[in-house]
Order: sequence, then structure tokens, then C-alpha cells
Amino acid sequence: MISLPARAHSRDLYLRVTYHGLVFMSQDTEYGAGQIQTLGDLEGIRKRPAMYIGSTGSRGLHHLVYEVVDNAIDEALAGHCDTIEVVLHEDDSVSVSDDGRGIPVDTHEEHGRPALEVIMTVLHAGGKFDSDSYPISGGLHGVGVSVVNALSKWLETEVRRDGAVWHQRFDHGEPETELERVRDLEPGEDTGTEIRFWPDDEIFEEEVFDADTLASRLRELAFLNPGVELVLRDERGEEPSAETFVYEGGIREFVEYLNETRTPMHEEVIFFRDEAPAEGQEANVAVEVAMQATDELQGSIHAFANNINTREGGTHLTGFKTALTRIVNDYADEHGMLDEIGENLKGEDIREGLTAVISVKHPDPQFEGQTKTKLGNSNVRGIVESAVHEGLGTYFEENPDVAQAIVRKAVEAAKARKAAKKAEQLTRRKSALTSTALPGKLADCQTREPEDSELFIVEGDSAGGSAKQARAPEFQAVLPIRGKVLNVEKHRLDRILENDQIRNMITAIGTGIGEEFDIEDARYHRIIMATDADVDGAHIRTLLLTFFYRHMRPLLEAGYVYATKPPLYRIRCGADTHDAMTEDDRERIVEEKCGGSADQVQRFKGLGEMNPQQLWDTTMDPDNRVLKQITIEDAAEADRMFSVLMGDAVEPRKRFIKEHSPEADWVDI
Ligand code: 0RA
Repeated sequence: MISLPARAHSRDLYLRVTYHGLVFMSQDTEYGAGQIQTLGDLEGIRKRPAMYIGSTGSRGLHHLVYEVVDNAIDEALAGHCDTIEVVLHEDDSVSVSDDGRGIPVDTHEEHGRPALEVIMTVLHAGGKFDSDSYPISGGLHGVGVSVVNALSKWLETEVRRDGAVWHQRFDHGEPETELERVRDLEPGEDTGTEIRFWPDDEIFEEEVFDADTLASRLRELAFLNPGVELVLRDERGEEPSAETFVYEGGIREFVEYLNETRTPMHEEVIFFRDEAPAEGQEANVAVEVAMQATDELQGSIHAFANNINTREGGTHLTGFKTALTRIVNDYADEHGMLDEIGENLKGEDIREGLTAVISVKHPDPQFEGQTKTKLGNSNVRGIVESAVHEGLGTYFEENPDVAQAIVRKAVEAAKARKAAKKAEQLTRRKSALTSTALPGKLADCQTREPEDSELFIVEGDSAGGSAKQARAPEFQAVLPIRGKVLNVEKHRLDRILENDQIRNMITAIGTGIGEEFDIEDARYHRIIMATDADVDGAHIRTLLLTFFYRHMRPLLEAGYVYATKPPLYRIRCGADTHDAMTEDDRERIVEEKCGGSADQVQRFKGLGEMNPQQLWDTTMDPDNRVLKQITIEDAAEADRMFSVLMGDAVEPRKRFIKEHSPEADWVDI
């Protein structure tokens, strides 16, 4: 799912924390010191929450759930757990239960306290890999449940283990009750852990969990860990709902899911797996690859390491690309299929329209990069390379039809690439991007400080005109766009760049696009899409987002892209006016503020209907407007969604739009 620049925080300071071995502190710690340390840990976490969970916004909030779920997944990877259930409760708390071994409850020697209490209250840094209990540990998060506890108003644990049900409750991270033995386990009753927590509203700016965001991560985990059943139950609101994710087919089914709206060039998803010793480790590195070519222009390759979506790529992705290019070229060459183009296929030709998921599980993954989502272990490159060489090589030998379909598609892509080059469209592209003259339609702001500057991309010339009058010219720029934006999902870059609207946006934003993109050149750090609150507006927003997503993705990753959320109604009673964001809002305001009947209810259909003053008040004034930051939480889900919305298949698109109708919170992609 698309979410937050929290990743912009350096994760260098994150502590890698696990339970393995349960030896958390130095050997000569005396009795009692554990409790002192505990208070220090809790205080530290509460003082600098972002250091542990990335942010105190929505992303950090969801991170709490991922942290607990990752622990349960660790139990599953160790072979002790196969069902994990996440419940969103009416009171904004969340519980995560699993049928693993249960968190140990016996007395922890060093601390003289129950192990459960130690796990919940001591921030245990270290993260020694313990190959006996957990062959592979998932979770980039991996900061430990003590962090979740420290950042919760309350946290309750119920553990079924050692023949009994155990309970303990915490208050702002500190034990509120002693560990209590509640009752004996019934005969046949399973072991397991349930953790329920109430996020602390003094820490988090946002306390409401988004079911779609959680569903997306749980679905991804279900694909990556075949056989593990993940359930999401949402008990809030009038219509409680539940969704279950379990995929016996693993990442093979992930590729099918991603390709739901694409047209595959061959029926079966190619799949292979391999294992190889990790340098200096007892346990092996496991490599799994699933792929299927489609007739799309966009490729869609997603790489994971220990269940983490490695959005910045890394050695596993490099290894995959290298081997793929080699194998396909070798096959094409052997079968005389390169004659047509008179040269080798480029990697980009082969990856055009290719959907692939690469998943590696490593005993000691090294995460690098700005957002710690780049796999760094250097020997993984060779391991993946030979896995692909072997796996895909064999597959091509056994399935010549598939091999030929893939090569033919790549040859077509190479021909198109060469034709475009010949027509010197690529040169034109350069000049389009390096042109320094700002578009005539842009009303730029006065400041030259990108951090302070905002660009409003406004739907329609009339709303654009109002916005130009309404704005604070010191820091707000306005670029009107008219009609529909080009659907970039359907065209190659050279065509896209012939489009004036797109060119205007690129020049105004200043970063260039694609390979030439440089975030440092961004002229605005807030790029705000202002479109109408109707279906057309939603469509234009989606077209703009598709463009940003496909060609200026770092802008989304940096958290520079926003959408306005103009109110639907303005309600007047007596001398007061109130803005309503939703139908429910309107009913509530009329009831509560206007004693049941309003003097006037004005519906804003489009931005163009507002006069400059109204536009400023409701949509542009930083003190009053509602902006939604668009972010990329889950590249795979976003990618699929853009294909669903912008691709050819009609049914999934209808379904999607129905589920995310204008009233729905469409931005949570
Ligand atoms: C410490 C040691 C063991 C399991 C766990 C913690 C554990 C933690 C969580 C968090 C959520 N669900 C969990 N399930 C288990 C290993 C215990 C053993 O060796 O039996």
C-alpha cells in the first residue's frame, strides 16, 4: 500500500532486537538491575518513538501491528504456528493472536521475573541469530514487542502454554498486574499468544487503523509464507467484516494475483526455488522466483528479503536481472531469434511486461539504503544468479513454447526501442526535460525555497483561475490542467513526453523524469493535486498518480505528493458556517450545530464552483484545509492497483471503483 515518508528517517539507529536465546543483558547484572534498565528502556522509547518505529504518524501506528505479526510469523517460520488473526476492535485497540508455542512464562533467571514480562518490558538489543529455534527470522521491523508495549496506553497478553492460560496487563509499558495463571488448559486446547494493545494517543498523531493498509500487508505475508493463514477481522462500525488470506501456492499465486488484469503470454507461472549455504552461517539462503510474461509495456518486478519488501532492490534483484538477461539472450541466440535485430537483447527489453516476484530468506540479512529496504549481502547476488541460471535454464529446455513467447516479446520491445531511437524521439525527450523555461500556464510562487513551496495542480481552467486569485503567492504556485491527463499506463515514454500537460508538470516540478530524475531538483516539496470530489476528479487524480508512480516515484517515496480533500457541503445556520467533509458529517452538523435544520446547505460539486475566498478557506489555507499525503507503503499493491485502474480489463476495474466509490477513502492505495 502506498504510505509515508517515515522511511525518510534514517533507520541506522534502529535496534535489531529479537527474543532468541532470551539473554538480554550482560551476564554480571545483579538482581534488580533489570527493573531499572526496564524503566530506562521504556522512557527512551517513549522519548524517541520515531527512532524505533519510523514515525508517529499513520505509518508508525501500523508498524505496531506489523511488529507483533512479524513475531507470530517467526513462530510460523519455525514451524510452530499456522494461523494468525488480527482484530480491529471498536475501541481502536488491536489484537493479534496466533497458535504458536506461546511466549514463555517461566521465571527468567537473570531478571528474576517471568520471561513474558521481561520480553514485554526490556528492549533487548543484539539480535543474535539462533539457528536452533528460528532458522530464519523475518521482519525488518524486529524492534521487539517491548516497543509496542512502551507506546501503548495499555497492553494485555494472554498466553496458552505449559498447561495453563496466563494473563498480564501493562500500563504505558509498565506491568499493571503480575503474571497470573488464569486457568488450566482444556484437554486438546492449543497453545498460543494473544496480544491486545491500545496505542497511546499522546504519542501518535493518528490513532485509527486502516483496514486496507493492514489487509495489504497481511495478504503479502500470506503469499510470502505459503500455508500460513492470516485473518483480518474489522469489528468497528456497523458492518463488521473479515478477510482470510492463505495461499498454498505462495509467490506463484502472488504473480497470478498481480497479473489478474494483465494478459499473460503463457499460461503457467514459471516457478523455481533453490538453497545455498550463506557465508559464515550455518543455515542456508533460500531463493524462490515466480514469473510470468504479459503483453504490457510496464514490467512489474518485486523483490523481498525475509518478508521485507526491498523496494530499493539489492543483490538479490541484481542477481535475478543479470541471470535473466543472460539466459534469454543465450536461448534467443541458439535459436537464431536475434537475427532480426542484429544485436543482443537489453535487460529492459526482456523485462518489458514481465511480472516477477523474487523472495529470499537469509539467516543474517543486511539491509542498506536510505530507507533500509535494499538487500546488501554481497554473496546473495551469485546465489540468486545461479539459482535463476539453473531454474530458468531447465524450464526453458522443458518448455520451448514459453521460452519462445518470452523471447519474441523481448525482440518486439527491442525493435520498438530502436525505432524510437531512430526517429530521434529520444533527443526530443532530452530537450523536453532540460528546457528551463517554465510553462506559461504556471503561476509560480515567489519563494525559491523548495521546502516552503507548494504547487497546486488544479483541475480545470476555471478552478485554476480561482486558485490563482485565492493563493498566497509568497509560497503557493498554481498549475491548471484541463480535461483528462494522458493515461501513461498505455504509452511508451516518447509518446508520453509529447503531451503538453505532462510536459508542463515535469518542467514546473523541475526534477526531470525516469533515469534523469533528480529529487534534489524538486522546486516544491508539496505537490498538491486539487481535483473535484466526483468520479471525474477521482479519475484525473488517478491518472496523475499513475504518472507520478511510474515516472517520478521518488517524489511519492519522499512524501512530496498530496491531494486536497475539499468539503462536500457548506452549511449555514444563523451567522455560523460549517464545512462537511462527508454525508455523515453533514447530518451530524445539521443535528448538532443547527438544532436539526440548517438555513442553507450548499453542495460543492467542483472546485470551479467555489469563489476564490471559499477556495482559499476550504482547500488552500494551511490552517484550515485537509490534505492527504500520498505515500507508497506497498509497491506491489500499488502497482497492481494502477494496472487494475488503467489497464484493459473492465471487470476488475468496475469492482475496484465500486469498492472505492467517491465517498470512500480512495487515497489509501
Ligand atoms: C520467545 C521465545 C519463544 C517464543 C516467543 C518468544 C514468541 C513470541 C511471540 C510474539 C507473538 N507471538 C509469539 N509467539 C512466541 C520460543 C519459545 C519456546 O522455545 O518454546
